[in-house]
Amino acid sequence: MTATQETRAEIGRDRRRKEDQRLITGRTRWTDNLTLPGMLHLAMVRSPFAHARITAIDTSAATAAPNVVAVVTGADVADEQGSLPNAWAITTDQVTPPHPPVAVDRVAFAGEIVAVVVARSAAEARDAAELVDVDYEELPAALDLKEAAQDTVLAHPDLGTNKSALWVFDSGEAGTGGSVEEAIAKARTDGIVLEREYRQQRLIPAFMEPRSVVVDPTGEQITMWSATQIPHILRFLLAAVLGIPESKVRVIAPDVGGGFGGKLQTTPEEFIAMVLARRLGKPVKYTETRSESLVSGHHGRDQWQKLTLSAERDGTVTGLKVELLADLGAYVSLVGGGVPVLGAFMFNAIYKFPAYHFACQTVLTNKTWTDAYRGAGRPEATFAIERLMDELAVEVGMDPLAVREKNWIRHDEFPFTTVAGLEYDSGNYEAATARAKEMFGYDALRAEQAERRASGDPVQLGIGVSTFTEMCGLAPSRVLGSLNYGAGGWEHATVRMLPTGKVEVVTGTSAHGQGHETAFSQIIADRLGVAFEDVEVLHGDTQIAPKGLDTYGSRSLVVGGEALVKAADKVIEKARPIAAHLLEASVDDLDFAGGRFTVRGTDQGVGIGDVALATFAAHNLPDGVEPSLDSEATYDPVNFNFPHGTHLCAAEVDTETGEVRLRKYVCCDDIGTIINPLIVEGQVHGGLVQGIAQALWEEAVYDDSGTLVSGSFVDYTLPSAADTISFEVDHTTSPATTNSLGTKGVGEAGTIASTPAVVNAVVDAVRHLGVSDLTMPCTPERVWRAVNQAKGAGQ
Ligand code: MCN
Repeated sequence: MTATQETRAEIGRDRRRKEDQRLITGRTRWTDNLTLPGMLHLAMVRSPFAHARITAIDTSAATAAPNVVAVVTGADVADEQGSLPNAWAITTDQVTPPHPPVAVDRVAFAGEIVAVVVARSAAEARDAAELVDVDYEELPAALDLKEAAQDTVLAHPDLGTNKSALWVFDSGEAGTGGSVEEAIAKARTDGIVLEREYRQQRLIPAFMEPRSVVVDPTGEQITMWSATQIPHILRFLLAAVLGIPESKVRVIAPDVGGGFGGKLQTTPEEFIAMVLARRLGKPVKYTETRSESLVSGHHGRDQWQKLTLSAERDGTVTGLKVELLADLGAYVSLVGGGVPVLGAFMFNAIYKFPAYHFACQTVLTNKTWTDAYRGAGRPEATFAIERLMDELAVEVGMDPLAVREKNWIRHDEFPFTTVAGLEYDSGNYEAATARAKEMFGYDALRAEQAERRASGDPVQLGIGVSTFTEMCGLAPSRVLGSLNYGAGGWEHATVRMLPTGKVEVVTGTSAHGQGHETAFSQIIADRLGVAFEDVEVLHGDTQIAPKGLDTYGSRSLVVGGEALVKAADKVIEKARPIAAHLLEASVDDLDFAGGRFTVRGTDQGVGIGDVALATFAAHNLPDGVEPSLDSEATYDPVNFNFPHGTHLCAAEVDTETGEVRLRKYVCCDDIGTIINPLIVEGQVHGGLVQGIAQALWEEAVYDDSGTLVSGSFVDYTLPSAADTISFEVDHTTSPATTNSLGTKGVGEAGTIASTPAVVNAVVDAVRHLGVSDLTMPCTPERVWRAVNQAKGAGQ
């Protein structure tokens, strides 16, 4: 056996998560639990107006309040605070307004920080914040996305436009079917043209632990603890924006209670905490309230999507044209401008469309800034195309799965270069769909649906289909460079064999609920042949793990895991000559398997733990060999990877009340090799609930003045376990060919696939009543109105 062949006792095993012990027994330290000597507390004064000029700020009453140390306005820190970074200018002429952490003379969304109170306790800081008297001169606010795109009201009058960037892709020569316009023109004469508009409502990433930050400026280094997904990126940007040497900044992401993309951000609160801690020379802490989180943490989605699809009468698609408007909110956030661009490569989904055109206009408005939310661009694309494939099925009178099969890439056609220019390395849509159909009892449910329709049952049954693929494992650095992204997509790992035979693993990924400590232990246990319990995974601290690009885009396993494999393989190769020396054998005669080097053809061998101890002692090493097995690797993926799946949903719709009840949900995903089935099941379940919530419940709603009216969990209807049903989850396995473990990401899969499955089911339930579309979320009121309008129209 070579170093790259490992036995697999751990990979594929249901291991309970190592990290859960401390998480569920209250033994972890969340950022907000930190208390440092002399620590001060921050409270933010936030604008109640969506767009206003700040004409005066009177801080005297707040300054005089008990135990208040300072009250700081934007003007007070204007020279120090810098502008929040945008790492992804999607075009060279992107319009990017400056984004001071504390507004200086104008606010551009309700919730923007206008002053910061520093006090000896959090309660005193909050009380004093109430005493800050701000005079505003209200300005007209750009709130409606379509109107904002017309520049009728300007979100930032100085810029002269709300249009930030126009990003266009055209398959042109890459497509096999000529131009999209030709395909559409032809279909208008002898085929089918479908034109549809879909609304991706605004969503709020509602992580369990609110954002929290502590900064300690008193040591040699300035240390920031933050409930962030991106400690490494944060350290780099704090240093770059504030002009502090990077080596003097340490960022620690302790256990972090969820992120869902919402903590893939450098926030005003982190920047101002850094500035004030340095200015005051004391540790400071800020933890947002839930209301602050909803109003000022970044939001997700918020697009208008216009699609034009051309097809032959037999259901073969000949072209797809996509025109998007994407609401950036008031500022261009860290990667928010690029979110729709990630979707650009996914509208063609699992299909062999021959011609494709995509254009996205990003637009500034006076609402909370938007950025990544679980799936980031890919759920939007999947929703639109999967809704449209259902419409095509109706138009040509085919079963929705059959029309998909007619257009999808067949198993024997992989690897396949898509019309959007990606190379899908592996997949088997036939197998996943067959398994999902079998689990679902597709034919029996269709029969029941027919019966209910025939009998005019007030509770109708709908069956929703969604197939999906996604590009995850962000990302090959060269591709990111070609998209003008400001960083690479590699990942780093260190593997240290300790003299006791235990293994210390350092990863640049930064888990915030995904269970990396467990899954990565499984990988190393198999690779090095050590016990699962003997592996410790360290992460989330730039001092301990100085190199890394963190966790998002379902990248950690496929990029970070591969870096681990490569580092572990280096450990084996470093151990090999030492083992040979100890065994008095030739290096070439050694095999390594199950944690032991053995001399081929004999029963002589030595365990890797013993080699580690001998290396530590260094009494008897071969000449010229360094006394260390420690190894590191930085891995840059050669391609994205492309998980896929088929999701089927049965929904009951009460046509008299509009209520939607999920009856059955099954999915068969293909994520290649599975490291830990238990973790994967959890990821799929969580993802499904988030996608279903977009379909049925969640929406960030603003009133006409730009106030977020869904600013608490009373109005922002986040589901609980009681709102969902038991999901049936299974997998097919088409290993990825671009990493050694054959894995594909799973962190976003459930969210991407489930939204269209559910909406397709709801529409399917009432289509025979004359309803062909529903706006998300499909609330009882919306469904009831649609059914009644259709009835009215039919009379
Ligand atoms: N895994 C596996 N086998 C596979 C694929 C994954 O065992 N074939 C395991 C991995 O080892 C890892 C977990 O599943 O423990 C997720 O892996 P991966 O798909 O690589 O995703 P990341 O770890 O990079 O996590 C990011 C992803 C994203 S983008 C969002 S958003 C999201 C998600 O993960 N946010 C989450 N899942 C979340 N889960 C929790 N609890 N909280 C969040 O905020």
